[in-house]
Amino acid sequence: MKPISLTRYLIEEQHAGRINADLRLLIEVVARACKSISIAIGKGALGGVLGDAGTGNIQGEAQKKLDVLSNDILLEANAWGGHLAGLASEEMDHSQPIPDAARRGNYLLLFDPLDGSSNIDVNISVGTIFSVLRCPDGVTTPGDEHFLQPGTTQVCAGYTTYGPSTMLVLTVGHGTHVFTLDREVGTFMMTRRDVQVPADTKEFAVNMSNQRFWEPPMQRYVADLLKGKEGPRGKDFNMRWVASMVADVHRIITRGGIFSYPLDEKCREKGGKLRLMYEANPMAFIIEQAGGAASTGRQRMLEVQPTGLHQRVPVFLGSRNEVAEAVRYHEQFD
Ligand code: AHM
Ligand code: MG
Repeated sequence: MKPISLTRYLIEEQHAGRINADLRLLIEVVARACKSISIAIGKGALGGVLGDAGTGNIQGEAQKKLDVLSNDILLEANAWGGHLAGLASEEMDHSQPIPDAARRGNYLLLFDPLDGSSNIDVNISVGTIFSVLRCPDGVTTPGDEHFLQPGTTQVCAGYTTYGPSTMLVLTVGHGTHVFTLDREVGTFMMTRRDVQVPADTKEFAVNMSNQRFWEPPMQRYVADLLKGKEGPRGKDFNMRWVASMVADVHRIITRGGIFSYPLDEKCREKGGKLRLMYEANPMAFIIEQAGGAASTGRQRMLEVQPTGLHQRVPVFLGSRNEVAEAVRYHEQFD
């Protein structure tokens, strides 16, 4: 059977009453922007897009040319679409309201325009992550505070992975679906409907070089994973770490696993390494909709009440029984 296009899927969701026309069109705009980013990334060195931009972002991180370019593409595409009241980006200090009333809609869009930037120059998969919230009733000029809604209020989340093929993984709260970009036609086609993350796994993803900085529960958890069949977990575990969250999460969406970026001594003051609003919450929504789980180790991710637009959190997500194990170690050894 021929796969259906993203456009057809969204129209069917609208007819089923699960999304409205505005959200459908907003997702189309984001998907179109991701296609442009995919083309820019695909050109690589020939497009002059590799290397540093020579600027820094709000997080004090050096920006790559593609960080800036991807941010500009998403801003340009969405600022005038008519479906948004405001947008916020990992690369911008503050959110931006849509100034023109005639072009203003009811949604708030948050994005990490290019996740895994350290991998750009070495031709390893990177991605875009996005999340859609409702603008609170009666607010016409949203400020940062209006974006500070827990992940449970997301109406849509998705990511695009720019790898050997470009894929869009999307949820509007009714399952998680995978679309692959047909480069010749320029259309995202659904290649997996209702993906299910296996409940159990023998694969974990973590940056092991941080081990000495971890807290006791994480030390115990990973030490037991590494003991293999003879240890308390009774099975041999494999490890993978791409250092692009999108690529690591996409592997987990495809074949299960647990992804973790725990608290460590280096990121303790900031609360973690990964960003709640642009990375952890959208991925948590996508993973939960695929039957997986997502936690900070101490709380369900989607229930964290945000306190800042660029807030960071520890992250454990993936196969639900394995995430439950990681949480159990936190309860036991805290
Ligand atoms: P970025 O948004 O600046 O690219 O940073 C987030 C990335 C994640 O994609 C990835 O999981 C993590 O940082 C890798 O961190 P590390 O280099 O410490 O392993
Ligand atoms: Mg990122």
